[in-house]
Amino acid sequence: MDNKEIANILNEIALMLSLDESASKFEVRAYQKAAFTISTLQEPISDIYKRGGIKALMELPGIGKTIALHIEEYIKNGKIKKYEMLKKKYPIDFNNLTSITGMGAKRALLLYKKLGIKNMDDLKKALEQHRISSLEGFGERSEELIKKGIELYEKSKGRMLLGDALPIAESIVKRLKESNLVDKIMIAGSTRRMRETVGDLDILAISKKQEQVMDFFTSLDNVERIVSKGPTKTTVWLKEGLSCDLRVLEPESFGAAVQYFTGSKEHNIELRQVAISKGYKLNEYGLFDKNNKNIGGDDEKSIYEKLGMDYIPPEMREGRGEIALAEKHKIPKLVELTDIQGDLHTHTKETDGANSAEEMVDEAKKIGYKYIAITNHTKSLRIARGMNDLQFIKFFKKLENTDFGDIKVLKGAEVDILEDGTLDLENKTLKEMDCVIAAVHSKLSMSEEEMTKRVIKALDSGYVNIFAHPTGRLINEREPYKINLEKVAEAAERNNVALEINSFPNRLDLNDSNILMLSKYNLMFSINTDSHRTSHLYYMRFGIGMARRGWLTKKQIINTMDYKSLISWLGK
Ligand code: DGT
Ligand code: CA
Ligand code: CA
Repeated sequence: MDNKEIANILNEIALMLSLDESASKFEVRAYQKAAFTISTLQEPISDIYKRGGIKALMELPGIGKTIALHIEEYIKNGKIKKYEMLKKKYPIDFNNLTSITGMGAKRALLLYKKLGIKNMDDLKKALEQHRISSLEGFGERSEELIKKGIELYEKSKGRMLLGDALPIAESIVKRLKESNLVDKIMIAGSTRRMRETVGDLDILAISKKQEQVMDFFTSLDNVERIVSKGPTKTTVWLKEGLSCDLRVLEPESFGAAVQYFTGSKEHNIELRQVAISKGYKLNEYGLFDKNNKNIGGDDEKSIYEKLGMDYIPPEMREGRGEIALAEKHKIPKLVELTDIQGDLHTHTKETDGANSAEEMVDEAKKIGYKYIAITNHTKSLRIARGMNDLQFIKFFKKLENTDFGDIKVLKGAEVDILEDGTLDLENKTLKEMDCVIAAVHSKLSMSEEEMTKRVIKALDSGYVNIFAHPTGRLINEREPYKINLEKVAEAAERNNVALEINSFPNRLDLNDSNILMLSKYNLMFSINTDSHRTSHLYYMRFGIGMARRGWLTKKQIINTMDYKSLISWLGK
């Protein structure tokens, strides 16, 4: 049993209660909060329960007696009575149906009541027969939108967020290392390339004890079943919901295998062509010369070197022109995690964050940052309990009067860009700030022209330093809103506004192709985490991955500057 399972059930209870007249808003919120807490726990909740029982559960933020009892019930009996009862009343596959964009619980319920739709298959059938467009409140356009939503859902199905997949791969590598059965081990595939989503995990190892390694691998506690097992390649299906290949290789071909299995396929195909043009042969076993001698199989770097090119960082290996660049010895020195001096987009418990400013700042210090900006939501964003002008002024006073020690704390806000392009706070409040982030959170379905105008008007106000999550997409959940990024980039350039690379695993916005497309502008970027709790500060590495996939260097990123240069760049 894992945390995700329980979190899903609690979320579903919340969802069903929200449909139930008998339940209060507070009750719904309580279940949502508890689900969120559990989904972000670092250790299995059953361990916490084993250690301290109900009491230990109730010490977790947002978990009261009732929910603690539910969790106990689930740990003991594998089910929760309240959930079973609600499920009888609402026999609907909410988890699946509500993953379609635009399909909330209420709509799903309506479709169930009117057409008996319980799951995705029912829904597809009803669409085929055009039974939905004739329903009151639905119409042709709804039918189209639902169809689009299903397409997006199916496209994303089976690909896991990098933010979920990478820690799983790392934990497998760690355990295999600790087993002392492997001499060398590393992550390859799309995970190493830091793609935003991952199809399956690819792990490569060198070992003299092949069979023992494979036995150890297949008996890891998060292995659900063995798909195939052999001494050099084993595939398992993991409980987290993706599969993992482990290959055990010979030392003399390890580099070639690392190169091959890191991919991408497009990059490999192009690289093999280069090898052929030089009279070599390249495959997963090595780089072979005319006499079939392996001249570069043991070490990945030497393969690129022997082919007469720069080493290409994994994040660039997508067949997007990086090989031509490497042949000209023009591979840039990409930005690295250690270049980052601070985080400029974070939230605290004054709005929808989970931690206090002190806690966020302390964690930033632990990471070694020189500065952090606290940027809470503004009043229009009601679901995030956004703050008004007065509340910001008060909060800033509090920040000023706190001794944070050896780190600079920047006063900021994530200001809503309203429908008409104005900002959600008064100018005199914005003037108080060190770092103003602007973002769109509402009215996302405008035309491209309107949305572009709206955002440019905000950037032209002269108050904005960073435009956050510029496309608004949520991976596997929501398409980007329609916006002309090139026009926005021109406005950003002329107003000295940095475009954000949001590191939150389901945002990663801008993404790699946006960044590459914008590389013709003289733009600055800001890699931020959008943290809503201390643990989110560690998402920075995913934003770095995206920046590297967009070929960015340190000097294009404002939060690699030292404090003084940053403040002067921000115009403060
Ligand atoms: P994924 O798993 O869909 O997120 O993406 P990858 O890139 O991890 O792909 P995967 O797991 O199918 O294969 C791992 C690597 O192996 C891939 O990046 C490149 C290499 N590879 C797989 N199939 C082929 C192929 O048909 N030709 C070449 N040249 N390389 C391949
Ligand atoms: Ca893979
Ligand atoms: Ca694979």
